[in-house]
Amino acid sequence: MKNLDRLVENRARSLAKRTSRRCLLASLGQLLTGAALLPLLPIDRTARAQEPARPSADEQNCQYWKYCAIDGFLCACCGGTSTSCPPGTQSSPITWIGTCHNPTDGRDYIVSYNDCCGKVSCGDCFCERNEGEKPMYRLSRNNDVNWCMANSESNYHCSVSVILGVAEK
Ligand code: ABN
Repeated sequence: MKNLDRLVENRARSLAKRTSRRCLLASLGQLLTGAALLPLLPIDRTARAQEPARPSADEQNCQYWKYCAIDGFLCACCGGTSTSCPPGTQSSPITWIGTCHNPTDGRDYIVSYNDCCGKVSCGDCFCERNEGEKPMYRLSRNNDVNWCMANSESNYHCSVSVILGVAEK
């Protein structure tokens, strides 16, 4: 142990002889600046951006509670998720709105069913629940409508369901 103490002491003394305090502080400053700038270096992060969406099994199940008033292909089966359109499609600004009961917390939620537009129909996971739907003669209460009609690309691809808030009693 004594030998180790002596070795460390000798090394420290010889370092102190060779370097001034100013030099030591400058090196320390350089080291800290380098460490701080490291995250700013141009690292290729595109791999993350191109990762495909990973929807949960619930989102791909037509019986999922928030799909209670949907009529269309589930975007979670078409390259998107239950809340995001698949790449290459755009969300419709006009939508069909439903009120669904969440059995987990016992509350009712307002859900917006936006169509994703710009590609031919997805064709997977067709889901038709229609809770609260009225016949077509009341267009505003019917969900069998292509909401892509207001988009520049009016092809219907799939539907997402976005929770807007808790429904007040
Ligand atoms: N809102 C879904 C949909 C799209 C096209 C035709 C019928 C229903």
